[in-house]
Amino acid sequence: MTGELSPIDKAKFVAAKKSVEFVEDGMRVGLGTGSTAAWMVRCLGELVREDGLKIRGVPTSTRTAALAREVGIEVISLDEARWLDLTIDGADEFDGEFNLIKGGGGALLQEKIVATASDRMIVISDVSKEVENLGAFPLPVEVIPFGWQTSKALVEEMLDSMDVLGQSSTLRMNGDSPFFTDEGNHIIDLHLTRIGNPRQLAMVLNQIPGVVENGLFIDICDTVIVGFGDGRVQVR
Ligand code: ABF
Repeated sequence: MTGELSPIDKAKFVAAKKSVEFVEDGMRVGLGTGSTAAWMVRCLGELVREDGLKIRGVPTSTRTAALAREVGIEVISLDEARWLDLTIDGADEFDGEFNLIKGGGGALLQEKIVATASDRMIVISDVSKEVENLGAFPLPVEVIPFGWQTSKALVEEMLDSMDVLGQSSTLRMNGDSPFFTDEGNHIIDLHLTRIGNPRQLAMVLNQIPGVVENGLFIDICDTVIVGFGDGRVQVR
């Protein structure tokens, strides 16, 4: 399944491989998005096909849904599942308290809904995403297309009064056109460099009209599985 992997892909793969040990027969499992989560979906598919593992998966994006079906995982909607035993997903940054920045892949809204509806969330990551303070990775904010420029201006105005460093924001693009999420929304990326109070920022951002959700995941993740380029893996 893996062939010759670069150290970073190996780190992602070993974290993903370890994470499926937490999946048990009969579980309803949230399936994350991104390249690390894709390894996890492939590993789960192997267990389903070869070991007869019986699970139902709730994907967090159309990409993940397609991959899950391709590898043989039964896919159901969150409305069918209602509540999940476990979600496994990647991240863009995690800190010592397991707070996260997610959404570099554009799927933060479904990812946050699914993770919040789970008894447990495991993040799988290569070690490069571990940070002392969140914020070096651009923070995604999902906004509805109507009046997005006004929402962007309101976000920038709000940032002036917050404990953050660096305050520019950009509309995420897909070539020459604005990027659209699975929900038909846009993403504003906040280039902050350092977020002093992620909890406060997450709450304030979601008060702005037009903002649907932001990529700060606070008190949602329980466990982080960290992979290293030499094949070592740590469960924290
Ligand atoms: C998802 O994929 C996102 O929340 C995060 O933005 C991204 C991580 O990507 P990768 O696993 O490809 O590094 O988990």
